[in-house]
Amino acid sequence: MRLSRFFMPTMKETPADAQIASHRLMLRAGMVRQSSAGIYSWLPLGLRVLKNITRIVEEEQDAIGCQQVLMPTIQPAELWRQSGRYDAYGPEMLRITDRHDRDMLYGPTNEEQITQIFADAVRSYRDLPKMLYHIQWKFRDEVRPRFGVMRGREFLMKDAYSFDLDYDGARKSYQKHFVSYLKTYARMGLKAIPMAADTGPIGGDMSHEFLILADTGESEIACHKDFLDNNWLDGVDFDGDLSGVMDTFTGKYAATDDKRDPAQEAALGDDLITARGIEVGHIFYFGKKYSEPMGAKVTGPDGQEIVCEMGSYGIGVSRLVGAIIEAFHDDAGIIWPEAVAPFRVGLINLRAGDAACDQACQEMYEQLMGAGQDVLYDDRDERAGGKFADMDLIGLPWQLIAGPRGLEKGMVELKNRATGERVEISRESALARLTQG
Ligand code: P5A
Repeated sequence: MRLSRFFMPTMKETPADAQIASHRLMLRAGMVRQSSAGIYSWLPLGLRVLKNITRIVEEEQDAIGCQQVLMPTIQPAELWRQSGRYDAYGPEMLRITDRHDRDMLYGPTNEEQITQIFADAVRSYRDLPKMLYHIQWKFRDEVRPRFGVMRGREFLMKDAYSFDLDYDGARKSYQKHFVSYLKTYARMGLKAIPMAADTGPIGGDMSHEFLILADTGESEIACHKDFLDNNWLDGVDFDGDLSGVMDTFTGKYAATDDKRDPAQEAALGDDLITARGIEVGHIFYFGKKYSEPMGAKVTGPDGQEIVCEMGSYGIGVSRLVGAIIEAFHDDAGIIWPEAVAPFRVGLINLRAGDAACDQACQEMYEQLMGAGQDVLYDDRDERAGGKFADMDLIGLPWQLIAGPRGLEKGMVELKNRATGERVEISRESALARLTQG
């Protein structure tokens, strides 16, 4: 993509109403624009990151046999009356009336909708177990939408739902998700710590939140200091015994504010840390809470009726964009982990308009694109300082910098955004480095 044609409305000034780094940087880098409180438009740069995160989430859900569906954003109130949540949910639910005076709502989550689909379609124990997920916009009329996409009113969530015959089956589905979440976040470069959590309006009696530690996080947490170890996932056999993997993590103390246990904390002594965290996922086991009232049952092997055991599993997809920036930025801007970066390479032409420079950059651009690299080519006729600042701001992992003096000798500069390391090397070596591994 040529930057001269790309729609990336960057801002030099820090937006006054943005209180945390990720919100400021997303606005300054032209990733999003606010439409109204807690509601955002995603511009090309932001959408590319959102899609990369979505793809990782999809791949990891598919890998555990969870099948993708797409349910609507608007749901009939009737469904929520059946589960008993229509009145219980409160003012966070956006309630709508259609032209026939029917009560509708913009879904804050989809337990009811999926349970109805399942109850209508499935009859026999042979159809179980099943796991279904979708990635869809949700609406929650939060009292205090803030921090940009971190606490939005409209936000993108991955929500999965499991249906099993009995408790043991449901526990396995829960374990699959638990372990899969560790992998999912690790692929984005994040360390998301699983913590015992409250179930809130979703309900149920087993629940874990996944949090990344950040000073700007909204949750207060306490956990064993081992979770701070950067190699904390080393040696975990993700393909082995899932209950064993889950026990390894749940065996170590980690709790969100409402689940903290003073006795366990006292016993930990110096091994305890307290911190703030951002909740990037939340999983629930809630048994028959929805399947019972909504009639999600199957006929068992002996002809008896079995009410399904259910769980639900959420990932805050749009929140993750902000959370990743909170975890990876410096004074100059964002530092994207490669797996989610909107482009991998930023090619900077230091003398746009100079025929030799333009030609060399065009060649490198084509070579990189030909090798399957995502490249943003800054071909604008602007001062070098502005180009460097913009490239640091948008945080692409690699910057390939080409100017007339270096090019005369066949040399360019390659800068790693994360380490700041900047080396002068030949064009060929730069291309080889960027395209090999
Ligand atoms: C689990 C999936 C649920 O809704 N039902 C379906 C369950 N869980 S949850 O914890 O309420 O939400 C799941 C994740 O969504 C993100 N999230 C938000 N992101 C941005 N803005 C919000 N207002 C918001 N609310 C929730 C969080 O990452 C949460 O873990």
